[in-house]
Amino acid sequence: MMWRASLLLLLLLLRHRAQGKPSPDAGPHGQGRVHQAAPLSDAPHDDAHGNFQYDHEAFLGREVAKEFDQLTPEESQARLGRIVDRMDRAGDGDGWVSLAELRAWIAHTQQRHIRDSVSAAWDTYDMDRDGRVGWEELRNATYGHYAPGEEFHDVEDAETYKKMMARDERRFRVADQDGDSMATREELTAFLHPEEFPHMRDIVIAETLEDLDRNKDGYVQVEEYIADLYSAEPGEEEPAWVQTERQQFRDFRDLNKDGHLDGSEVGHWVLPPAQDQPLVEANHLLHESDTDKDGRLSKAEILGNWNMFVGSQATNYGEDLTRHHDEL
Ligand SMILES: *[C@@H]1O[C@H](CO)[C@@H](O)[C@H](O)[C@H]1NC(C)=O
Ligand SMILES: [Ca+2]
Repeated sequence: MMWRASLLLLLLLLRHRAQGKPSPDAGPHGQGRVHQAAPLSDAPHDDAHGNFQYDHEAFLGREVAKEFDQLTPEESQARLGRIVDRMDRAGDGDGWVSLAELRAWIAHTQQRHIRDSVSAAWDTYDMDRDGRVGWEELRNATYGHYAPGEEFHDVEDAETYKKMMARDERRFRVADQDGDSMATREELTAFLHPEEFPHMRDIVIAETLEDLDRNKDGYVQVEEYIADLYSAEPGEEEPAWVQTERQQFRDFRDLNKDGHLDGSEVGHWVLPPAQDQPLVEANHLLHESDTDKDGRLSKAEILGNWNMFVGSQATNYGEDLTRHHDEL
């Protein structure tokens, strides 16, 4: 029942969002439609002023970065030293940290929130605790235990739920690559976080097209794109932000300028090609710490620039920044 309640909440949020004001950066589509890896950190990347909050969160993850801020400088450096060993051991173990090892570490750190969310879902879905999550288990946990044919007979919006369930099942079948109707952890991750998996791209595009393509011609016209965001009240003049969205559609969504979006243009929009953020950050940390310029980092080089990698009690700008943020 709890899950059904949260589903209702989601529906309400979706409806609410359709009437909300757009944020200037993401655009009103940004929140719901676009699947994108989260930034490594929300802090400004402000090294020039000795503010390494961004690097700390990229390197350690937000939660662990906070833990480090409570450590003495000595403890903090000691823990960093152990991380250096782990980074190297996870790679070729040659005693230096290479760009690839640094990148792999940051990528692993950043996957933590995905692993955590999948673990939480796993505990909810694997009701018989047999270490596998079947479609029926997931369905029962999400939509309630209905006998076949009686789905949603007791709720008002039955058709909406039926559609959502059918859609979930279809996505589950795509995520379930070996087709045994049982999701492994990897397969459940693909179901929940399709943006991480190239083989989920087509299903996300298909779902988006289904939502938007009202005249069922297989394309998204500008009116369909706008209808996802805004419906005019009779006699109301179209607000400026909607005009901006029309412009966005022409300038950035309709890449081949044929007046509508095909599947590949929808894909470019909802699953945009992403920069390799961990690689960019790894390059940055390496460049800033590689004192002998041999293209790899010794433990001494990393510890010599430890303030950039991790914080400690001596690092208090993070707290100041947070406080400042809260006041705003
Ligand atoms: C799901 O619920 C239905 C209806 O109560 C039940 O027949 C079925 O065995 C359940 N499936 C699982 C895997 O728990
Ligand atoms: Ca259409």
